[in-house]
Amino acid sequence: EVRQVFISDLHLSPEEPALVQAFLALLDDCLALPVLKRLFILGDWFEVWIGDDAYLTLSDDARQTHWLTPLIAKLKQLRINGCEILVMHGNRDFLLGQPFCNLFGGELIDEPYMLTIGQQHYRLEHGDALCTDDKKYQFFRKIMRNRLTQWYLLNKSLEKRLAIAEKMRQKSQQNNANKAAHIMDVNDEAVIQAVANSDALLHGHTHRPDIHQATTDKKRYVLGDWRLIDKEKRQPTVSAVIGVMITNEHSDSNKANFELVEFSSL
Ligand code: OKV
Ligand code: MN
Repeated sequence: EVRQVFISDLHLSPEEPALVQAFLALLDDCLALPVLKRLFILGDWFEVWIGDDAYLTLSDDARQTHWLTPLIAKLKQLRINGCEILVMHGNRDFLLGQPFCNLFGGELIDEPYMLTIGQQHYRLEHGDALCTDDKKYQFFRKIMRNRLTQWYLLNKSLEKRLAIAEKMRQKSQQNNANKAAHIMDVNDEAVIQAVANSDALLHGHTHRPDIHQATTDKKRYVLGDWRLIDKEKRQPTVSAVIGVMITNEHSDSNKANFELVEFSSL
């Protein structure tokens, strides 16, 4: 048996060390699995990513104590064990680049990513592009995903970028407070279009983990975000709904078992 693991919306940041610890715990679980072929990170791995240079330009000394360093080390171990690490952009870490992924032998992948298992074609994407009811967001997204915008941002100093990101975050919180829940969910028509050339859809972003029926014969698997439960307790628990695909050693067989499972770590 061969496994593939799917995660998204970890929203890692140095402000939430419990989430970082939980990710390290998941990587330990992954390292303990007999045959893990791939780990997919389907966007919003980080709460905000202002550019690979934020890490890559650190001195050796500064790297040693940086919160990302243990995470890179464990991913590298996983890669050495033979697990491919595939990383997709989310709406918060769209500035993540291949140079950072090279630190652990990861591969940055474009969305949508077509994954073929046996006869089944799974369409993988972050999920924000499906939220077409939120017109303001789609406009914002188009601008942020534009190459010129990204070039403009990456030419600003790290301090400037951090300040811009913080301003945007405040703006977003103001915006979202006035948005109805259904506006921030996927649009049914967008889902039907997205799944048209595949057999199933797999995404995150909405933080509403579930298995939906995209059409009468196609499923839509939604991964969960990583959240702290019992913040008050001295030992915070992190829980997340992740995807696990189990297939036969012979990947041409069409026996694929995909399920959403609860990952939890103390
Ligand atoms: C989401 C919207 C903010 C609308 C910025 C680098 C940069 C990431 C970011 C920060 C803000 C997205 C990612 C957000 C939606 C807004 C404002 C308006 C209309 C940088 C990396 F530019 F600073 F370098 N951001 N966030 N908006 O808070 O999710 O939808 S956000
Ligand atoms: Mn997202």
